[in-house]
Amino acid sequence: MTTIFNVEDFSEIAKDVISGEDLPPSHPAVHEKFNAAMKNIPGFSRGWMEVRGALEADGYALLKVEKLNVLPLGFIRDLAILLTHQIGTPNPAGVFREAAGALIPSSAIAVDVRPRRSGNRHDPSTVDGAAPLHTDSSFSLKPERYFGLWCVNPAETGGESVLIDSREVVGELRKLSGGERCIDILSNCNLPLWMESKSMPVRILTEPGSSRAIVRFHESRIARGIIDKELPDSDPRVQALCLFMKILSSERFSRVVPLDRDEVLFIDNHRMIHGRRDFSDRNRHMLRIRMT
Ligand SMILES: O=C(O)CCC(=O)C(=O)O
Ligand SMILES: [Fe+2]
Repeated sequence: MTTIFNVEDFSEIAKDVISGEDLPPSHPAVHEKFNAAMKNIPGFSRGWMEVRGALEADGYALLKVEKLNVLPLGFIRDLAILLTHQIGTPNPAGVFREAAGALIPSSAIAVDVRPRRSGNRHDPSTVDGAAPLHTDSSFSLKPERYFGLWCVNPAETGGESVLIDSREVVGELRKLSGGERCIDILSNCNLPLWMESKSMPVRILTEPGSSRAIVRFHESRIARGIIDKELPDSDPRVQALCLFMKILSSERFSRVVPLDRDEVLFIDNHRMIHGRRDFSDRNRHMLRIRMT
């Protein structure tokens, strides 16, 4: 389901913020002005109700913030963070930023997803190409519930999001011979997840089928973790993972979602597994905001 959300005459609001008092991005007065302007946008509350409804029903929602890109990037960040509060509480992420050729650790709420010179191929937000199927913060016991991908500039071709609903995967498993055992293993045993220098345990399914269900997954990090721990193919956890992966790789359960400029994709990170199709355009630029 696609929810289109129009911000009427957004450029008028933007003009006021940008030229009115020459305010820099992140200035509290910018936030105040945006907040005040939003209240006057027709259909604002109803639009967000639709977005939250789609997120609840489908595990993801697509939103269009018309003319978002008339704003300079700093103000897009501000507005994206403010609008994110309509879904959840934005969560700062530890990131590295490049300054004078060095990587400096910092904390950011709106994280750039953009290929860069210092990119790390294990972190899809820093490189071009396809991203493996995963859930965000799969290493964490309590991954963020939602995240939003804000499209500043789409790739010329490719880079679409791929979404798989873990509820459908569990439903399909229940129909297959050996499927109940697979669910049992994945929800009671840990698999190794490779984190740069060592593996750590990850439980792929938590309380599947319940309202507290959480899926945690990372295709390439778990594959690397299995090598690290030298788990044989005969290990029941490896066999359960293979059956799970077989369903993930069946196109029947994949939704391909292209994101255009000014569009935002919200994803329920406890329910949906996501990936990204291949792209090579180094000007592709998204902002990612995770929420608790
Ligand atoms: O680039 C994208 O579309 C998604 C990137 C992603 O999944 C991530 O940074 O965790
Ligand atoms: Fe991701």
